[in-house]
Amino acid sequence: MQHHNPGAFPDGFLWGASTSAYQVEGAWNEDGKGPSVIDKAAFHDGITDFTVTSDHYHRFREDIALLAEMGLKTYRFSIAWSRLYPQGDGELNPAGVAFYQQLIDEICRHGIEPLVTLYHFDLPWALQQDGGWSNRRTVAAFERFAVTCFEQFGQQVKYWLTINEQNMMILKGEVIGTLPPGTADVQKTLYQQNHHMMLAQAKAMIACHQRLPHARIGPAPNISCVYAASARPEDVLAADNFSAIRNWLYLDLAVHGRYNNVVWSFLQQRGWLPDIAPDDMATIAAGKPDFIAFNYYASATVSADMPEVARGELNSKQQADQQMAGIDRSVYVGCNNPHLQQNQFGWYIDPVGFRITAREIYARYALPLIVTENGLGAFDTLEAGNKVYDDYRIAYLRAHIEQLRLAVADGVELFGYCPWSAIDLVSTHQGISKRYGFVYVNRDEHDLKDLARYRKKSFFWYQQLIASNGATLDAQVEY
Ligand code: BGP
Repeated sequence: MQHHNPGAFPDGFLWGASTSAYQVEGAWNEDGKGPSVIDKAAFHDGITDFTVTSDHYHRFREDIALLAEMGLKTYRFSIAWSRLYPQGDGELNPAGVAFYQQLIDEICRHGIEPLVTLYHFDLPWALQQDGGWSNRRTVAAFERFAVTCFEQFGQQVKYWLTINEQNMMILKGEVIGTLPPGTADVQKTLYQQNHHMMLAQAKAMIACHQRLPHARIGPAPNISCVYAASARPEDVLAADNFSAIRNWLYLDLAVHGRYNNVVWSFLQQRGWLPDIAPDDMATIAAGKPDFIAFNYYASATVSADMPEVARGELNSKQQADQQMAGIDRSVYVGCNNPHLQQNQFGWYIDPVGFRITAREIYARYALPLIVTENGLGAFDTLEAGNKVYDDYRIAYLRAHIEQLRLAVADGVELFGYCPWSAIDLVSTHQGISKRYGFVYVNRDEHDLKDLARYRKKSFFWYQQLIASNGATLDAQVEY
């Protein structure tokens, strides 16, 4: 459908930007913080680790002032579970509470709406040693941690996100560092963990509604539309399979409180069905999200496994990437998409897919949407005068925001957009050289330098865009 005059973004639209605790804070063992699975992960060999990252823990006032200068209406960040509960459960760490209290005060003081992710990949290591999400004890520990956050920060925080990209942790846990190496019976374990996370999420949503009647809470999966590699019905069916496994399993449980039928039969066939305790499904059904947050970077393309046809199957490196489909023969086969450009890291750039994704989610669940991640990872260069001319990032954001505006014109109820990332931070598995921020952080993979903050060209472009509520999408910016 074409819109000749797509109109504006709604009044009060939450223009924002995102970070997560382990990628931006640093101070990994300061003031009583316990280690998390990310601190213990081995996948950052040869690139930077997560000990210092962007040193936001010590520089948050300067960072929030920059975000306020950019004009952000909301700022999405996460609370490090092991800063509050160093052992994941047990004793509360007052210094951890104090840090987030100061951070939230600072955000609110600048008139920015805090948008808080409870759990962004960084499960406390003590819980992981005790079985992590395979152990039902972690469900209770998460509920307790969530309740603590609601009690401590609920007066100032209205918008809450439960679990960041639960689907990526299940589909690509080894890439993200959340699945312990050497796990036996990987898939069965992962789908059991998934069930426990669903339960934990539902309990957090119930607790939030009981304690904070004015708050809003929702899940934050990574959702992307899935294309069939051709119009052959078998390929279309494969795309439908992968979409159910990648996307709808998670949102059907979160919103409708039931397992997606296609995925249920897939799990049954493979012997991967989770153990479900008698009250679990009633609890999952009772936890109701107020909105759906979603992260979107790239679309996926799959075919059926029909070896007689050359299909541009993904190679093993591509399959391992968190944004790409894998291959599960007879169900779906991840493919390249010749119609799309790739970024410097091989991720497909697909703004139209963003619109399709937003429409699909809204059509299925009819809940308000907010985008909590979308952005371009790139090797930025710091030029003379501490300038970063990231026109490629502006082009990416412009194209994606344009498609969001069209999605709004299509009738999608969208209340915010938070690109990744507010400032430069350490990529989940590709170091600090893969930058996403509006603000350059002066360090590299192995040299911390002075960690100074410099405004990139995209900073001024986004500032202008926010000030006009999206009207200056095509405008140039002085730099
Ligand atoms: C998402 C995560 C973020 C962030 C982002 C970019 O999966 O929620 O934490 O890392 O992807 O990915 P990467 O850092 O691998 O480029």
